Amino acid sequence: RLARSQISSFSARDGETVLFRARVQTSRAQGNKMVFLNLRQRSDSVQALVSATPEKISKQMIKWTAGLADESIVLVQGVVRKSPEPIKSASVQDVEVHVSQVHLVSGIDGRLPFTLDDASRPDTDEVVLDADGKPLQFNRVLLETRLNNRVLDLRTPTNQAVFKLQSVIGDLFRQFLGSNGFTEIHSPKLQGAATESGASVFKVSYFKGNAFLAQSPQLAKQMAIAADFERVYEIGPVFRAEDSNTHRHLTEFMGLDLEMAIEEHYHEVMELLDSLFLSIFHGLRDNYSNEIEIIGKQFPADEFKWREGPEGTLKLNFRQAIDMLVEDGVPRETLDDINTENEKRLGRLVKAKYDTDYFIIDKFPMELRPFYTMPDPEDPTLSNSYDFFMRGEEILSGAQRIHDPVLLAEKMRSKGVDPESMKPYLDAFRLGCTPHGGGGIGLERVLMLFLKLNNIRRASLFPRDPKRLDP
Ligand code: ATP
Ligand code: AMO
Repeated sequence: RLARSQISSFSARDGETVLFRARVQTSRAQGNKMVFLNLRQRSDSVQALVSATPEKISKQMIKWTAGLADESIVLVQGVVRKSPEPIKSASVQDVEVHVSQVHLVSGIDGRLPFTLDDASRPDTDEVVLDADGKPLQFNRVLLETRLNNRVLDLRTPTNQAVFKLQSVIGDLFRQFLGSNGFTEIHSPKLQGAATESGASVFKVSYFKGNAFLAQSPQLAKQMAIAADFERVYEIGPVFRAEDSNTHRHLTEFMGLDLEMAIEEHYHEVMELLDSLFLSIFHGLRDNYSNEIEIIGKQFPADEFKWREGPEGTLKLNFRQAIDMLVEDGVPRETLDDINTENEKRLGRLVKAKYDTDYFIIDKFPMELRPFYTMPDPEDPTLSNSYDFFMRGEEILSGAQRIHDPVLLAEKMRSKGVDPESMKPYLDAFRLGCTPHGGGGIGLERVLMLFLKLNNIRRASLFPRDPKRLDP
């Protein structure tokens, strides 16, 4: 009995008999004696010939094969032969399969909403021109249509590559932190109190009192530090009742969070986070250039750039960032905070001046940060906090935390949070807690910005936003 094989191995198997399961990408009859099948396994495809001669396949069988629906799954046996014509694409094998048997494994019920060929073309609302400057004619598949039919959409080589890289980012995050003495924790997603801001919290109706979906593992990861875990991380869902639709907000996203004890200074956390990002960028660029190239065909992007070596990652403080914007003509009185538009503008200024798509801003004004943020000991109007940016958009927020329960309760009150409502959290610090800090990263944002996918929904398997709960 033949063992099943992978299309990706066929190039080296000229003359061998193979048995494999694949999807029918297209099937095209030539007269009533021959059918060309384009067969696909994930991102690899091969052409297969079903021919009345010399394989002695019946006319009835030829007709049946010609009628196979696109995207149905077949089990095929045949002999691998060198293709008569050179094949240009890297993902299409330079051999073809001369088929002796085809069996249907799983058929298609109904009509496909779009073809994978159409779904694999540049995903843009703009007119795409051909080499002669004429608009290319193809059926555009809009993001909305893709997301409504996400299972089919996810089969494109681009999406196969996008979600491979999403998984790789998680692996790289785990590997880096695991090898730096961090313990993975799993904190509850049902909470008795809001952690970030009361406005963007989902209420749960089940318990007697108030209950919410966790807006971040903030409280739990700090309490793990109070429990002497020293260094912890979590990969888990984060829920935000975001009130409007943007290209970069989801109502549920995957948080990559960490928290660690500090010896002397919050810069220790910033440096560790910086090394973490560099290991993620290297892990992607150095080992997954095929995937990045496949995705780049559908979403053309300048290669993601970062600084290394003696100069290292660019670090600006909040005041310097504001000064750059003012110098560029933004009125200072509109710059209490850096809004999305100015964030992008700053990203462009930094890219032009420092040639990097990745940078850090620290020392944000205390009033812009959550109650748990440690004030700067030298200037209490500022804070020991930082944000990290990719292509001019925030990907991480973090800070040193207040570990003194008296100061923490005072900051809660000043932000309108009733300390009584967070008593179990405050109690953790009343038991004594070492100085600590950490940060939270949005996984989908990192993926979207590294690859320039332009919309966070493309970086989420089944995205959730204010208008989407299905599929
Ligand atoms: P996060 O929610 O931490 O902190 P963020 O990127 O949303 O991550 P914010 O500080 O909340 O950062 O917001 C930065 C800017 O993004 C805001 O000034 C605002 O312009 C914009 N923004 C934030 N949330 C929304 C939203 N739900 N809808 C539209 N714009 C938003
Ligand atoms: P923050 O609220 O800034 O910080 O969130 C951390 C990171 O999560 C991502 N993010 C989002 N991604 C998708 N959709 C959203 N609606 C969304 N909101 C945020 C961003 C952001 O940088 N507790 C702190 C972290 C800490 O201090 O450790 C927090 O949650 O990439």
